[in-house]
Amino acid sequence: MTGPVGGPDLPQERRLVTEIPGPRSRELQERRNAAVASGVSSVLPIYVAAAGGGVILDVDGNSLIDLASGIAVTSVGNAAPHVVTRVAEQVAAFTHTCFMVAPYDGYVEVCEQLAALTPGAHAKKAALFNSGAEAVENAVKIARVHTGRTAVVVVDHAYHGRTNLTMAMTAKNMPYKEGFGPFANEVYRAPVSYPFRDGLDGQEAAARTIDVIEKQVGPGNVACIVIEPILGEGGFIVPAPGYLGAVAEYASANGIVFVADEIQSGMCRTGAWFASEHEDVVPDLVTVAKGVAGGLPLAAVVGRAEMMDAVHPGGLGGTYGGNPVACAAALGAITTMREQDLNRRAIEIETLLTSRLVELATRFPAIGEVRGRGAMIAIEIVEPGTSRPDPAVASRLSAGCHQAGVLTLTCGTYGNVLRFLPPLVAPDALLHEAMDVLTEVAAR
Ligand code: PLZ
Repeated sequence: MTGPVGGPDLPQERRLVTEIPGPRSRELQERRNAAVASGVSSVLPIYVAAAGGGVILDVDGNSLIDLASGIAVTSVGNAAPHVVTRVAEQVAAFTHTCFMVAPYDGYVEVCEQLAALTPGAHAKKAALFNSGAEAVENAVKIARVHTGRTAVVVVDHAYHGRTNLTMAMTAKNMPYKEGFGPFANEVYRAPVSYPFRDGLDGQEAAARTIDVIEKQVGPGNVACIVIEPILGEGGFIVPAPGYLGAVAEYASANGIVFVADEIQSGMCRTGAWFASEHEDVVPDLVTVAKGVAGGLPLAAVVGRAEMMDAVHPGGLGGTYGGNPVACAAALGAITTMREQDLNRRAIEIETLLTSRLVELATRFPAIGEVRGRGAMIAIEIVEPGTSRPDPAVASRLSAGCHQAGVLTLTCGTYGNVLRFLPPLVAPDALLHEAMDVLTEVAAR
């Protein structure tokens, strides 16, 4: 093999040999600025040479601690051995036939695995796509055909993608929607449960959501309610206990398809195969992407067989959906998750990160709340003693971490949430070091 090799054997260390970004990264950034559309941006323009375990090696020789996982994708680590092996075998055998033209068993096996792993013991089927947004679009198509209804209900702070329908479903205007309208119609937004900001319990928050559906949409018009069990881009918001269950129950009682968008929260990220499990919720349809394939583009809609089968033959598909190389990667990733018991590992990471962050919060009053599940943990930054969002401090913390070689991300409707999404295979020592860096940056 030529070129640098990543994977778990990379030294699991933070090591800075230049400023961040270094001279070679800056050179590449100049080339990029001339060639790549400026609408596509990067959180930290270090150019990557290799990655694995919990680190990213850049072209200047810096080794950074990865608390992003490419936005919750490389849960099994970059260049994870089972993923590499299965992808290499598949690439050498064949790269594409199009499942709609001539099928192959990898696609079928991924659907079998996802049917087994998603919540509920009922008969399930799946269909594969390329991106999270595409999965969400297809979940809506399936729900519309199944119900014969058109309305789609989403919630405040939701993120579902950047395509035309999913832009309409996404809550936040800037940067996702600004100037990109007109948006798809028949999308209605209801309040969600945001315990830190609304102080409501799960039942009260669900009643508020349901009231909007009852009064403003009409339950008989609603094809589906689409909701992230933990709201990701919107701020790692964990709805109050009972909220999801009450909304799911209302959906079921009214013939509405309940869709859990588990694109960010699924596949071991929260310490369960799917975050719905923490609330004992069994969604009708689940959207899956990101973590499912160890970094290759693959997405799925998985759900009740009779709903999935409502669509006429030929009604679902796409040239690349369930590409054989991406399917091989998913089978390698799922094997890794089982072998290394990454659900258990995500819970260990939750304990490590939350204990460090709760401790930090006692000395850094800008931390209004520490929240999240598994390895999907965040701190919401506010003006001390208030709930007023302080995005400037969140940016300062994140930039400070970047300069010190820790790749962090922000999120949230108000841009004031610092989130931690390490690969589930990152060792404890590295996570502690990242928390040491954050503590040091906060003290500045
Ligand atoms: N649903 C819950 O988190 C993707 C978006 C990053 P795609 N989140 C990261 C960005 O700024 O584009 C996401 C998600 C949830 C849907 C999606 C969309 O998934 O694979 O990016 O289309």
